[in-house]
Amino acid sequence: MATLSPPATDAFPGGDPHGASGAHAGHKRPGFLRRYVFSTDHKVIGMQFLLTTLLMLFVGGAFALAIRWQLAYPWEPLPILGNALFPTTGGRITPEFYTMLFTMHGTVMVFLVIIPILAGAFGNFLIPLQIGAEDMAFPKLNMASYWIYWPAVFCFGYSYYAAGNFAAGPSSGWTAYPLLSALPDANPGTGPAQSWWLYGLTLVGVSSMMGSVNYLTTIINMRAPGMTLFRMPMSIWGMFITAILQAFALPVLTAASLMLIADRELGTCFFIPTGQLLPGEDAATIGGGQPLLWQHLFWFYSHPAVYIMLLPAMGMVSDMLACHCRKPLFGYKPMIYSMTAIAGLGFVVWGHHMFTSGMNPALGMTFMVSTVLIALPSGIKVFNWIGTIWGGKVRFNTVLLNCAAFVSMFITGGLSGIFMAAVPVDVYFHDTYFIVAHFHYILFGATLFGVFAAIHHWFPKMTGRSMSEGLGQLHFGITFLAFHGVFFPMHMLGMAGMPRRYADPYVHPPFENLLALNEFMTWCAIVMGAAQLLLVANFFGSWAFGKKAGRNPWLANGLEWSAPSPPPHGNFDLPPVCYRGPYEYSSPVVMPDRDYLPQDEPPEMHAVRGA
Ligand code: HEM
Ligand SMILES: [Cu+2]
Repeated sequence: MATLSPPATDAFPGGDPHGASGAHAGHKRPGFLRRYVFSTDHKVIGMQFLLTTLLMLFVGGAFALAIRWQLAYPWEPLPILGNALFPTTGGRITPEFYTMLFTMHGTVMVFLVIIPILAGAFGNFLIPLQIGAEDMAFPKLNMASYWIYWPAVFCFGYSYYAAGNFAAGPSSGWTAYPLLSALPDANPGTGPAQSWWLYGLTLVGVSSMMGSVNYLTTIINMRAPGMTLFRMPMSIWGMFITAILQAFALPVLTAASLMLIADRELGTCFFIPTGQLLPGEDAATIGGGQPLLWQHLFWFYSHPAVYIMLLPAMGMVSDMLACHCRKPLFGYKPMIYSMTAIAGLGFVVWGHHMFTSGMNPALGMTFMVSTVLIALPSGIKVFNWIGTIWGGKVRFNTVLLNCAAFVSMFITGGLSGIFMAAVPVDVYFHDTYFIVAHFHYILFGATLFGVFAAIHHWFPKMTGRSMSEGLGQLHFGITFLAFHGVFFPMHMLGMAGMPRRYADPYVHPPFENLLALNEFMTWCAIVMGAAQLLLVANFFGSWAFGKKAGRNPWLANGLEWSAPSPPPHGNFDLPPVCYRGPYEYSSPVVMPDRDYLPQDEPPEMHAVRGA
């Protein structure tokens, strides 16, 4: 197809505004710092986010393994790091430290891995390339959104030392419910550590907001000629709707965390009720607040945020499934409308996290109904993914396997969601391991497997080289099996009533016989953690030694595949023009010569065929 690709020169009409070639008068090739560290190029920023969030995935994973160790071998010395961290207890963790572990595990995974890997890494990399733009609308703001992520990491990390005592990290859970999080004297981790945690939370929020403004502006204003809204790939729709969710939901969380900071540092009482005696305070002057207010504000952000953690992956999986099944995406517009419906409904269901907080049953009923309604658009999406796979010329490669895992685990996680949406069922399940099973099936099983697929799919575009299929499939196989080994039994534990967030549930005799199952799960988790080294090896090994990929190794249709791999600063050889939607696979216009029809291929090229 070489004749169809635009000539590989750097001839932007009227001069390359970015000085990609460095040949234009007055444009110096930027130095190392400007190119790789403080770069304003969306692709470099995307890679920075990708590498950073993958690093954080290992940090969060280490917390998870420590949690699992305690649940399998309660109060036995922590292997490897135990003696260094807890010399006074012979390497054993303390109950307080266990609460810090799950607090930081959740915090890191949600705020430092899943949200930034989707929006920060893939949003940045894909948006300009897929809509045919040279870069983001606000490149400097984009750079700032990455560099403000690090102060957030610093705040979360520093929180461990804030009290001058390593054993006092933040420990009120990733949801930071008051009163625990509002009263500095409540426990060792709610001192200065909790304030630093809140500063970190506020900063990641600022980072996300900068990204969100940028993505919205770029998608609305900078699409290539011919790239109408309904010709945008689903990845772009996913990022677009996510950016809208961020823009509307995030200010609520930011306001709430500033209020909680004020309660802790300035003596306000937004979340502290009357009669709550604080040491050294006059009972008459404090109180009047509402702990439940935090839960409302937090979930008003964090339920939409669970879709922020899912919709971009849904979009990317739709693109990848169509490409690797060589079929148009089944039901493109219903896919967009159902995404919109999920996002819209996502704003009116937050109360399903609060069924056990003593809410009025009539209110519980409305939250229950709206939550169950989300199953409808979710069902449409699942149906359409299966419709896309059905009868396709399926390539059973790493990308497809991870995408199929995404679909299947989204079904499992979605179904357990319906269970918990029912108030009477949730009253039992709330705060058991059933919840933990649910959100791991969605966040790990669906989103993270979607991310694994996306890494393998777009890696050739990012680096110019292909990842190893053999290593990719091995990584997939082990991760997939071990995943079910870790998380499927959690449904059973939850039904047996095992509570979440307990350092030692086995002190309650009914749970003693759950220990063996927990031991099995821990070993599966260790295997799964180790398997991620395969991903690292494949990623960096292929980056250095992988097979050269060329522009369009998957024979895909999106605009990104007509740019060089990796694309230069400014992305395209010539500003692309879009003539059709992204899913013209196996199109009769070009069959049987080939089974794909790129978005930027001029229709004149098929005139001979009379198409
Ligand atoms: C069919 C769709 C879904 C339904 C009906 C649903 C329902 C629920 C309900 C009722 C709860 C609260 C349970 C409780 O705390 O007692 C919950 C928790 C949760 N869900 Fe979902 N969910 C769905 C999809 C998702 C998705 C797509 C995600 C993430 C991408 C997600 C992530 C979470 C998380 C993180 C929690 C736990 C929060 C916590 O307490 O720490 N859910 N879900
Ligand atoms: Cu929710």
